[in-house]
Amino acid sequence: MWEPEFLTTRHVIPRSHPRVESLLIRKKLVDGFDSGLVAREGLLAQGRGEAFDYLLGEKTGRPARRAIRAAAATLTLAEFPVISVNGNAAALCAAELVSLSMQAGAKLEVNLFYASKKREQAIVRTLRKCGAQKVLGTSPASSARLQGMDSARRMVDRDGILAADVVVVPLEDGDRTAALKSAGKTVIAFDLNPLSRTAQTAHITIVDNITRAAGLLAADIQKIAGKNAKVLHQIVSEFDNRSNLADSIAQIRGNLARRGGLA
Ligand code: PTJ
Repeated sequence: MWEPEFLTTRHVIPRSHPRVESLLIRKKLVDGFDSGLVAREGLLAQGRGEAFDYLLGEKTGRPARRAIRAAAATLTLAEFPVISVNGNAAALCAAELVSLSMQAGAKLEVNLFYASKKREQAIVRTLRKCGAQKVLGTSPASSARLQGMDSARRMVDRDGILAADVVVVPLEDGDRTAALKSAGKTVIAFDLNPLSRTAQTAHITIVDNITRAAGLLAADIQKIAGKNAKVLHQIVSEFDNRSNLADSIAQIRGNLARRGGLA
């Protein structure tokens, strides 16, 4: 007898559906929107990400694996790493980001493009439910301005992003990475679009769905935990973001060639 496997608030997603993984990621976003975590525009951002994920073959390719390893080494070497969390990231993988923060010894900071106190609080509650002890970015007393940008994302925490040496930025629209770099920070980005400004500007871009990559990054940090600093520095220095992005674009071209005869 047929049984529905996953229920959304309105619809049924059968486990047998050929695109079940993608539909479940979409469901997380819609649920996140319904519960006040995600901005309306976040649903559009998800659509853009889905399109790139489709072109990448919806799997973590070799370039993403290499970026994840370099990111793991960078975070292990960091003195003051901070993970920035926006609405989409909280809806898609709050638990993974909390365990990444524990694994990396990194602080969590809420930072929104479509600033909203209500959404900020909802994100903090979600991260806390997943085990976060402390979440920065909500106290007006420690709020500071990141130079070189005008969007709401310029407001950062003095005890968090402003003081960080390494900042992890999940899926965002590219206005902040350059400002963070100018402020002397190393930027690690999750972005499915290898052509985006964020992807092109970050020191290390993980071109993969954050729903897959956040957990893999935490696992890689655990794997390299015993390695000495010299080995970690070597992993970082051998990584070249520009050529790795070119490899992600080649991954897309390869998929197009295999599936559509277009490349
Ligand atoms: O919560 P807020 O207010 O901070 O707003 C967050 C969004 C995401 C709405 C805001 O940052 C935004 O508008 O972003 P963009 O300009 O749409 O850019 C999002 C980028 O993330 C695009 O390059 C997408 O391809 C990429 N992306 C979308 N979904 C994922 C993703 N990358 C990794 N994993 C995903 N699941």
